[in-house]
Amino acid sequence: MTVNRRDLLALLAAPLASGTIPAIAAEGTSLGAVAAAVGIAFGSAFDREVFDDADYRKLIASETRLVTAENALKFDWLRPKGPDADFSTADRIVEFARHNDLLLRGTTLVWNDNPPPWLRRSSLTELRYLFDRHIDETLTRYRGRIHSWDVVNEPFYPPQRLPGGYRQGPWYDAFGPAYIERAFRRAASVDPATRLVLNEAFCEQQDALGISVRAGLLKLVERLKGEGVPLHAIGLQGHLKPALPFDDQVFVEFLTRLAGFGVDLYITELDVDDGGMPDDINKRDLMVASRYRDFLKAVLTVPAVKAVITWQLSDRYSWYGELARRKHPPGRRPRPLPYDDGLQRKPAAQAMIEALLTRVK
Ligand code: 9MR
Repeated sequence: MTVNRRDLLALLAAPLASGTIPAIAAEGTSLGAVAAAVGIAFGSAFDREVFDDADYRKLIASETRLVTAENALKFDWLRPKGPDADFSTADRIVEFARHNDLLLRGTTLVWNDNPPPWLRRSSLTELRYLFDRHIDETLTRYRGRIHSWDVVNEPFYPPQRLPGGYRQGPWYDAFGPAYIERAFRRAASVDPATRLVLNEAFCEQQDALGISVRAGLLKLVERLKGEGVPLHAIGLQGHLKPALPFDDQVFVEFLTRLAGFGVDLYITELDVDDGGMPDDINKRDLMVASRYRDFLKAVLTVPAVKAVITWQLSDRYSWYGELARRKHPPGRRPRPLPYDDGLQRKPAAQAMIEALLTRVK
């Protein structure tokens, strides 16, 4: 079912099915279609699990429009053992997106976190060479096939106490903070058509970490735009943690200031950490849904917000599940996403639709 603006307006005027949920949600209209009707590109991250899980493959193809390769395009996944890349899985991911008419986002071209062990042993001269080579090879291979690249991911991590609050890692060691503009300029020269994104975490948190990362990011974006660095959008990850302090209005003001620099805004890794919520699944799902609703209602008031992407679509493949399975003894199954382990819609999906509908003008 496709949805146009008129359908949405009619829907808003109509009495709501089952009290609070618009009929459109009950009918199972895809999140991607509802979002598109209000000018938002909706999607999720996914990765190689789609090759083995036909039901998930179908869900991703029907619900999303703009997807992110969760891991397959990362440096350490492309080059786990040494400088020469194995692009085979990434190629399949890119082909999956093309086959299903999904726009694909690449993450993350340059990230100081998670360097493969062999990279840590490289000299500064080797690091400088590898940095440029990685950007050139990866962007050339997928030129014209990637909607947007997270060119630099998570530039800040103030607890490490580097000047300016920057995150430590091999690329910082190689060039200092100048690695950031170097990456953007180089990416633009290799693939002039892709949108170049600076992606950051923690900004929605109203704690010391969130406050200092926001301040650093505002300064950085102002400087990059002032120097004419090609930068088209800012990605705010949105791994929401209701157990930590947050203030959606402060976050909206921050988004508005970012937008003032002439960039689009994408919510790139949305999910809700249900740690600390009750074991009762119904209660937990409603709490998670309510965080999605409030956050998205606030964020969607900012016209520069153009995309909302969840970090996987179903709890079956959430990174929180990965973390819980690795614990001894394994923790309870997290439920951070709009679809459950059985690929059924949860209240979070309906909450997202309600929030999206508030964007109808
Ligand atoms: O979800 C990703 C997980 O499967 C990987 O093991 C991990 C390391 O590459 O990265 C996770 O994704 C992260 C994303 O790339 C950056 N923001 C935080 C995400 C969750 O840790």
